[in-house]
This record gives sequence, structure tokens and C-alpha cells, in this order.
Amino acid sequence: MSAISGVRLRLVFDSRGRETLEATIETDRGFRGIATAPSGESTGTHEVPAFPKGGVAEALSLGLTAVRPALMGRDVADQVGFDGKLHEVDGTANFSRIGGNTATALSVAVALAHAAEGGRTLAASLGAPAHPTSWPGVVGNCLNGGRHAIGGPDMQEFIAFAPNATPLDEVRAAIAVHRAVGEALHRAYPTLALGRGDEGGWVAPIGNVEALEILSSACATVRDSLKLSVFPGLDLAASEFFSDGQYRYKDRTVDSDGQVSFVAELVDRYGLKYVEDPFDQEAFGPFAQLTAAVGTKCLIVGDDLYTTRRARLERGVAERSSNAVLIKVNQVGTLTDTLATVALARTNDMATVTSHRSGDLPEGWLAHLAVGFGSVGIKCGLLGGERVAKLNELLRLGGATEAEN
Ligand code: 2PG
Ligand code: MG
Repeated sequence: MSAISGVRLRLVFDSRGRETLEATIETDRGFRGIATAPSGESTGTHEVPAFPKGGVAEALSLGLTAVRPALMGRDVADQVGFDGKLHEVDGTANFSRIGGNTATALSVAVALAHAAEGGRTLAASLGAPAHPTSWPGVVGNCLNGGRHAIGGPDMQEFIAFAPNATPLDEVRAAIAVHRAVGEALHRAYPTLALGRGDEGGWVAPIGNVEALEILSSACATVRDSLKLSVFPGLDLAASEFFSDGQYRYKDRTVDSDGQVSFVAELVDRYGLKYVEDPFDQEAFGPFAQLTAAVGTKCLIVGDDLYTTRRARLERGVAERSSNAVLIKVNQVGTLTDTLATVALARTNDMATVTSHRSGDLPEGWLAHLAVGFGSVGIKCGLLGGERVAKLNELLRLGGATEAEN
């Protein structure tokens, strides 16, 4: 056994300039793992809170007085025991004492330290084969709206989904769509100063349908010119504009049935292959209606619906609410809890998509999780150092960009 000989937490900043935590785990054989925890903006009600009430300062002081002593000397290979200890020290049902980001950073850091000791990548230590035959598709945000881009469309993310290819072709295709969307916006609004949102997608004062028109024709252009597979997708983050039983867009208000027909129509009209959170986070039934209607041709993905919680996914499986689940470690706080949800999805033939957060950091462990979990997608944005870091790590795992000598 190799024992944990060092546990450190440090305050660092995420891509939005907000404070978060970085954890370092050292082993007595001289190996270490370092991981940061990202933060969401359109968070689901059932996520663990990222920080204690006193914020990062309280997380750091609890880290020193309560968390660190409980982890020192433990076997670095015992991920389940390590994560169980985090729960025990926290003592609440949802990490509200020590904070989900303390747990996330530590849990991923110990996994990285263990992988380093074995001379393996984290992906391999999570069970990825030495030569994977399939890779997670790239789920890349091209145009931002909702809470990630004030003044843009109501829907949160207009996505290029590039599945079923090599990492290099997927990344190329998705980035080419991002570029084509930018060019189309410049043509349509030549005098407007276009910006980019929290996840590096374009921001423009346009409506949902206009954004979808631009996105889907950008995908078609890239398919024709580069001969690569890439399709339009959406993360509606619909809980953000749902109130009193109605979905309230800037230009229309629809009830639940209206929303089912509206989204099903968009799937057909634009050939969407990826639709995340088209309904409120408690709407298991409407999710199931949409999945029954279009689930054979499109991934219907639950994010706020499940918040990576196994118990909520159990309900989704029973009610056939979706055919895919979004996986974010810091929604539940540990790798062990995350793996339990991934395993449940797998047993029930539900696809997983492993995801970043809108406030993220320039490191690549997410790519290892997506490959290790056998996910059909890695959702990580396309532009900005913190997004590109994950794409480039996927390329490293894919190996195809290495020069031969
Ligand atoms: C989402 C995410 C990531 P946030 O809704 O899927 O794209 O956003 O991290 O703000 O919850
Ligand atoms: Mg989402």
C-alpha cells in the first residue's frame, strides 16, 4: 500500500474570475495528483452546494482543521474509502458543511495520484481500454444564451455535436462550426460588436429560431466542406425560464404540452441530434413524452433533471424520461458517487455525456473521465483556454496528433 502523505487545498480562480479550490494529494512514494473544481451558474436545485456558507475561506479553514487530518495516511488506492471519509467528515446529506467543490477537487486529485503511481493515465485507471475503438463525441458550445450570455437568446447553448469519429476529426468539425457561426453573425450584423459568453460561444442579440437557423446551416456547411459528421444540438436549461407551469420565452409562452411539441418540431426541422434539459428540472413526465416522440433520432439528455444523482436517475430509468444523462462530478461531490450514477446508466443502456461547468479551469481531467466512463460525449466548450485544455487532452488520449519518429 502507498499512503497519502500530503493533503493541500489552495484558493484559485476560475474562468469567470470567481474563487474556487485546487487540491493536491501527495503519496509517500513521491507521486501526486492536482485537481481544481469548476462551478456552475445555471445550477440544478438538487446539486450539492459548491461551498459552505462562508465561501472559499470557510472551505479552506475546514479543509485544514477537519478534512486534512481525516485523509492523511490513507491508502491512495482506496478511492471508495477516501470518498466515504469525505462524506463522514462532512456529516450532512449534501456536502453543505465542507462544500461540494472541496470534495470534488480532493476526490479527483486522489484518483490522479493513484493513476500516477501506477504509471497509467486517469482514463486507463477508470477502466478505458489501452486502444479505445470509440471516443466520446465532442459537444461544443458555439453560441451562448440564457444565464451564460445576457442579451442573447433564451436558450442557453447552441451546440455543435460531432460524434463517432477520431478525437481530431471531432474537435476539428466542432471548432469549424463555431467559426462558421461567427462568420454568419458578422455577415448578418456587420456593424455589431459581437462578444463571447461564459463558455466561449458567440453572443448576439438574436432569438432562438434565428440562432438555430445559423447553427444548422453552419453544421451543413462544415459537413459539406470538410466531409465530417457534425450536427446541431441545444441545451435549453429550461428551468431558468419556467415558472407557474409555463415556459416563458421572450416571444412566446407555452405550457408543458406546448413545449413538448415545440421541441419535437425543432428536432425534426433542424435535424437536432442532442437536446439537453428541454423541460423544468422536476418534469420527468414531459421528458418521457419527448423521448418517446424523438428519442430514436436524438439524444435527450437530463442535466438539472438528474444532477448526476443515482436516486434521481433511478426514477428517470423507471419512467423512461431520457436516453442520456449528463455527468458532472461537482453536482455530487465525489468520483465514487459519480461512478455509481454512470454504472446505473450503463446497466440500463442509457448514454452518458461527461461535462464541464460554465466556470471552469485550464486542466484536462474531464477528458479522462469521459473516456474512462465510455461516454458518448464530452461537453466542454470549444474556445478559451479552459475549454481547449480539455479538447487537447482528448487529442493526447487519442494519440493521433503525435509525430511519428
Ligand atoms: C450546463 C452547464 C455547462 P452550468 O447547464 O450544462 O454547460 O452550465 O455549469 O452553468 O450549470
Ligand atoms: Mg445543462
